[in-house]
Amino acid sequence: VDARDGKLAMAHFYVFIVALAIGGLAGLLQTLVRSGKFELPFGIGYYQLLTLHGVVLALVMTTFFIMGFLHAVVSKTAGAYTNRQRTLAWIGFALLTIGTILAAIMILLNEASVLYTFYAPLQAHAVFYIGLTLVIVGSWVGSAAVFMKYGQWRKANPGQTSPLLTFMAVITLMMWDIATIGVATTVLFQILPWSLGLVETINVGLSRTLFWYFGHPLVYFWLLPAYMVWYAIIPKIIGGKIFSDSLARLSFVLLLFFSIPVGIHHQLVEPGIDPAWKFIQVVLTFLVVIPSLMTAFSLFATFENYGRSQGAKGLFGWFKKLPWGDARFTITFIGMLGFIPGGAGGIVNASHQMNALVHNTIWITGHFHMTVAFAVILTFYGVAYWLIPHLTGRILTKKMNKLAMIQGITWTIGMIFMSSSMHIEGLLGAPRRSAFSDYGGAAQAAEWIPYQIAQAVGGSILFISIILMVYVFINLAFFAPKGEQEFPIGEVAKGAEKTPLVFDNWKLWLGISVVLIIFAYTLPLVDLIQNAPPGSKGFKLW
Ligand code: HAS
Repeated sequence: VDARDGKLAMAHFYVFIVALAIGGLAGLLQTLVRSGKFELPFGIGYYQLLTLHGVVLALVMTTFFIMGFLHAVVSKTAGAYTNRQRTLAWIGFALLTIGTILAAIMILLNEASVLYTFYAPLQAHAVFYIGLTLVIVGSWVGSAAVFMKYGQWRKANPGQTSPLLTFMAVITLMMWDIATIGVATTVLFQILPWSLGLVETINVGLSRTLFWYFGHPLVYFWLLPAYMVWYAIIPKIIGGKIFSDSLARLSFVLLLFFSIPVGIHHQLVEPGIDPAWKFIQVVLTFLVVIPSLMTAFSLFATFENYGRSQGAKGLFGWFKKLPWGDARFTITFIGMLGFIPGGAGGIVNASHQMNALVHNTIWITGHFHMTVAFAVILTFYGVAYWLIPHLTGRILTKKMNKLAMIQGITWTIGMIFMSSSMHIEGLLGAPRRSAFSDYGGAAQAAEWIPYQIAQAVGGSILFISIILMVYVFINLAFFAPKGEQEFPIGEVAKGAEKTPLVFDNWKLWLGISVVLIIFAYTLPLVDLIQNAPPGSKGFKLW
């Protein structure tokens, strides 16, 4: 990566590691409070802490890591940024950082205890929303740099297929930009005027629907960078080849199509949305599962092909040939493995009848710890172990590789403890987002307590893992021996078909995406506006 772009990416990663440390501490306190054995000091509120934990980890840490990673990947595969592109990316970074600081101050002042989903009817101080708006605008400006680089590459290489990783970065950011229009709309036109006291009421159903229009693709904004690693970087690390460039691109295009028109699967029990639209969006949700199944197929094929090329025999002989001593691989592989139960849980959530059982229970919290906090974050750790030294001109030594391995394994143990007990407790009916209570000595609530203690055990192990991560990060950024750490980029397998040029046809992909969104959202939004609560004024936004 060009040294100047490397600095840009590193700036993002410094915020990432600080966010991990703060959010992780809040997570530890969270599990301790829920175990019933600990009370929060200094008058800190339960929801204040939960908001801090969710916003800092789910929104801030992920966004900074992803933007830093995408800038590095694009600079590496499509060429160094021009001065203009780099300036834009820095402006994006500055906006992200200022927005984060504003939002964090409001949370710390207990003026924004509205959870990471921050939709109405919970209301925060206007500065919190202004901060989040800056975060979104910052990500738009950052993505403009990526789009410009891609355009420049296309112009310089007419008739050629774009580099796979740059293509994937463009899809990820396009999806993100389209999705954030929803949350920006509700924040600017509904929530901010309401929070500033300019209007007295708010159309809650509409606000939540606009939020979830963004909220679901948000989870794929987290996932897609991990998929970039699984498809295009892991094959190189293991010494193998990418199974198929076209299949990888197709799965990204399908994720662009189907990740947005499915937000209503988060609202299956909410009033105001016709069941027919809930049904349609559930069907679309099952379509968004397909690219993930394609990904699983492609990964198995990559691993098996590599193993067989090394002489592996039998059905699973290839498994033994994988480079288990390499933390970059092993940690990421465990993340992939975790995505199997994580994804299966998602399919349960999306199944309308089963959703009624798990919705708003702590099962959902278990689901997203298994997907984002386990599969995705382990992959990000795996990336940090080669990308940080690559960017700082250092190397991952054997000793640090060992520590990285311990870090990944402690994360795995902690997350298994925490997430599986959340899943079981959820099936026993325990609500999510509630402080400890014995519910007046109810027998049902007594059944939940052992699982809450298991979560505190998991949370403590996770915190140890975070301390290790911070230690290795600091070592790789400032103290590891100087040297050249490889930026691994996989090559496509020899037998794979040539990638058709149609993949760079954005009019087609964006056109289909827009049609799907219009189809899935127009009537539900019209209904929500027309059937606004009595007393709603003006455009029925409030
Ligand atoms: Fe989800 C709620 C449905 C994926 C995150 N989800 C959430 C929330 C979050 C979240 C944060 O339909 C809570 C939001 C809140 O606070 O209220 N989710 C799905 C579905 C999928 C899915 C169908 N979710 C994710 C991902 C997330 C994430 C990814 C973060 C990164 N989710 C839901 C629904 C709700 C929900 C409902 C609302 C519930 C409610 O009522 O509130 C699918 O995309 C999953 C597809 C995945 C697969 C797995 C493929 C496996 C692969 C690994 C291969 C492994 C290999 C290694 C090759 C089908 C690719 C193996 C080697 C061996 C040796 C075995």
